[in-house]
Amino acid sequence: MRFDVLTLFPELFAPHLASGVTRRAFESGQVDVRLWPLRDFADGNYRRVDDRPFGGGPGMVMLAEPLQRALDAVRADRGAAPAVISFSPGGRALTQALVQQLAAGEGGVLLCGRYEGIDQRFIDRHVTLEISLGDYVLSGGELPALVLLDAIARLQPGVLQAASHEQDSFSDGLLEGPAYSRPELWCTPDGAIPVPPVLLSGHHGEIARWRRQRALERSARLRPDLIAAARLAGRLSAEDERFLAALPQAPPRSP
Ligand code: 9D3
Repeated sequence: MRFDVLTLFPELFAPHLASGVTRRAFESGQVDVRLWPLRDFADGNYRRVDDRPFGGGPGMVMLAEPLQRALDAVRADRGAAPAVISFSPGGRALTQALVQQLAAGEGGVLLCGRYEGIDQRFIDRHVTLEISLGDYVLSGGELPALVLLDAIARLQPGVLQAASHEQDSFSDGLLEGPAYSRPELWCTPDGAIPVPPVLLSGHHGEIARWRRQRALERSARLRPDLIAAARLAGRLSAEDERFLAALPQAPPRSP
């Protein structure tokens, strides 16, 4: 799949595309990311990409014309009319379900806004999906675009250990239980802390049951909405329900 990124800050992308487990997906071209520096599509001596909003108000607005020239260049290069996804605080919240849907597609154009936003006429004419990362204020769409690319890249075949994303929180629909590694007994100044013995028992059935219970417990305490959704979707067994019914009333959330 291919993503063409329209951005005023192409230099923000390189380090993220060249490291971590997702590097494989980017370097192999499984997720082919091409950067289109918007300044290159501006005209005049000043290479303007933004201007003041008509009607007044704070901040600046990204101009439609440089964006149109950049999109024309992408289309000429791709030889098709791709989906155009923009990132904005008012967009649809990014979820694992949306990531999975986009990971199954052929990619598209990622438009990274800056300033107060993008001329609405360009959005109305071309943008097919607006995505938000959540209810907090960022300074532009570049980090959101990188978040989306990271989430898509790790779903590509061969990027993660076999089937490890089939167990992901949010695709399974519950939070995961805790993880432990060496040493079996961690000696601290406050005492020695063991790993839960069941994990060292070698009983795979018991380990799976214990993990399921920790996932249910943690989800019930921290994200009761996930339990409700799993129940509604028929993803809780009779044994899960018995375990949940026997849980004590939620202690306060910590940490
Ligand atoms: C003055 C009103 N602001 C809206 C909350 C204006 C404004 C703030 C921040 C307009 C654009 C931005 C830049 N943010 C993004 O481009 C952005 C974003 C975000 O700020 N939060 C969560 N997700 C996203 S996706 C793109």
